Amino acid sequence: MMTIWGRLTSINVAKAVWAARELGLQFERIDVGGPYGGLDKPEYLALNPNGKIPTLDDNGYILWESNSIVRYLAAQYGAGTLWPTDPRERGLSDRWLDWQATEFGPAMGPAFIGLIRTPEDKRNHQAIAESVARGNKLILLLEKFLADGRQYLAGDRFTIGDIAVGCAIDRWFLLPIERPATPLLAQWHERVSTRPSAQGVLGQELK
Ligand SMILES: N[C@@H](CCC(=O)N[C@@H](CS)C(=O)NCC(=O)O)C(=O)O
Repeated sequence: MMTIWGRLTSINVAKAVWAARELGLQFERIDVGGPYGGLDKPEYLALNPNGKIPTLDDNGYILWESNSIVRYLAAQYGAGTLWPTDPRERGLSDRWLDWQATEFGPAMGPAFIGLIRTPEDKRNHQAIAESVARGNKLILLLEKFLADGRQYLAGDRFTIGDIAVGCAIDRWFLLPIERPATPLLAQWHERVSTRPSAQGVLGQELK
C-alpha cells in the first residue's frame, strides 16, 4: 500500500503525485496541509518531523522531501525509464531537480509569496520585482538550453528532471507577472503537461 500525504495544490506534492502516476503506481493521497491542516498533529510529525508536505509511505517505508521522493520512486519503480540507468544520462536529468530546488525555486519564492499569499496593501513590490527578474533570468537560460531541439530536459525522453521543473514552470506560467517570450519553453511545457500522468496534477489554482 502506498500513501502520499499532502494537498495537491502544493508544488511539492504535485511532483510526488506526478511521478507516481507516470510510473503507473497505485496509491492513495491524503489531503493535509494548507486549509486541511493536520501538519502539527503528533501522528503526522511522527512521519515527517518537518511538519511539511509531501510525505510518502511506501508499504511502511517513510520518506519526506519532494525531490527525494521523486528520485526514490523513479529508482525503485522506473529504472530505465524515468530513472536513466546510465549514471551520466541520469546526472543530466537529476541536476534539474537540484536546479529547481536551489536556483529557480528560491528565485521565484518572494514573487509567489508576495503575489499569491500577501494582501495587496502589504506587498513588498520591490522584493516581488527583484524576484521576478531573478526568475526570468533563469527562464531565459532554460529557453536557451532547449534551443538544440531536445524534446525533454535530459534529451529525447521524459525523466525525473521534467517532473520537478515541469511543476515549477507550470506555476510560473500561472503567476500574474510579466514574462519574456519563451516559445521553446512553452512547447516543452505543452509537451509535458499534456501527458496523461499530468492531468489533474498540473494547472492547479495557485494557493
Ligand atoms: N523541501 C521540502 C519543502 C516542503 C514544503 O515547504 N511544503 C510546503 C507546501 S509546498 C508545506 O508543507 N507547506 C505547509 C502547508 O501546506 O500547510 C520539499 O521539497 O518537500
